[in-house]
Amino acid sequence: MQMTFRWYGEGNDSVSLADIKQIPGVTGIVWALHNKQAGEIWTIEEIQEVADQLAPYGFNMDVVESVNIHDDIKIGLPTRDQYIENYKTTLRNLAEFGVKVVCYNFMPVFDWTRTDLHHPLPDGSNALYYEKSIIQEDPKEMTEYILKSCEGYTMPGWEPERMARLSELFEAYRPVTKGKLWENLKYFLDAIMPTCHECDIKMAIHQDDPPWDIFGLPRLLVDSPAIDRFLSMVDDPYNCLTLCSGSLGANPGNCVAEIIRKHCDRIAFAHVRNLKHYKNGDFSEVSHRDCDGDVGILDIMKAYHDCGFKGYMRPDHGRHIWGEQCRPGYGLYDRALGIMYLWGCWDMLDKTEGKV
Ligand SMILES: [Mn+2]
Repeated sequence: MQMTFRWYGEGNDSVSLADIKQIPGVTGIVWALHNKQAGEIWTIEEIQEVADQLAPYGFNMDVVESVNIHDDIKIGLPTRDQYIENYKTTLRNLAEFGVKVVCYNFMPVFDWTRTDLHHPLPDGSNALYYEKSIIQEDPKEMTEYILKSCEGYTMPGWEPERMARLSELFEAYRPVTKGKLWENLKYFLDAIMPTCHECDIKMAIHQDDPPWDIFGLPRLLVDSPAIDRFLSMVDDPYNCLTLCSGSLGANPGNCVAEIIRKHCDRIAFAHVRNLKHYKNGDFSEVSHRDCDGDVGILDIMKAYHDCGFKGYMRPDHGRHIWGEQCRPGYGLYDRALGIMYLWGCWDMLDKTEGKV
């Protein structure tokens, strides 16, 4: 397992590379060109800038999160072919820098969704929260709330330019049924798989967050049968998963450890985070410690370890603790604590098996 840390780039993150360097065992930075719109080509010069920033710290740039998919590809418009060509060019440019995994998602209109970015926890910290009843109402209200609660940062998937076109986007997705969305995903993957082989880059889809339809929009990657369908639909070792314990874990019916044991060879990137369910369907993000939440962090780490997981891992979101001012979910302190917990599990399993 290779531990990584997501970083939003110079001038776009409260956390510095020097800070990250002091977290034990982090070898790679999960990065992206956050100023690029979906569909644009990432140029060699732009990627080189990031490579130059990481080099002094000895971090690898093997994992990109994310190269976003243009809406025309998800909707299945004739213009999708040009955007797919652009995507292939970006993959070839990334391969020049040794990138191994590209994380992406295939969610219509909204990326991840929460209703409260600073929900108070009993210990005095706060964290991202999802209140189910709010999501049944007007998407505009939720969007306005998220945009004004981002601490001045642009959150991936919530670019204000895109959100300004919300009604237009809902209209464009209207004909896209769940079946059509599956077809469009397959069309995209079939088109880029040869380039992935040529570049030795695995495409790693992130599950939908939360894992159910919202505001009448279809969502695909929601549970174990959907993951089975996805992997067999394009049965290629370069068609992989970013397995997100928090996204899947929002549905108490999903057993993340079971999915790991079934598909470990197709998991290129692991997001590990914990959350707590409430009976009414609400959920709150919590610390990585197993007993603080319900996703089964110990079972998850044991499953990865038993399967000899060699891929990349990162703590997903963290709580906001010790008064840290940061991107919601992406502070330094709680994610660093999370890493130490994950290493604690991993090292003890190594020890138990006589590996160290
Ligand atoms: Mn995730």
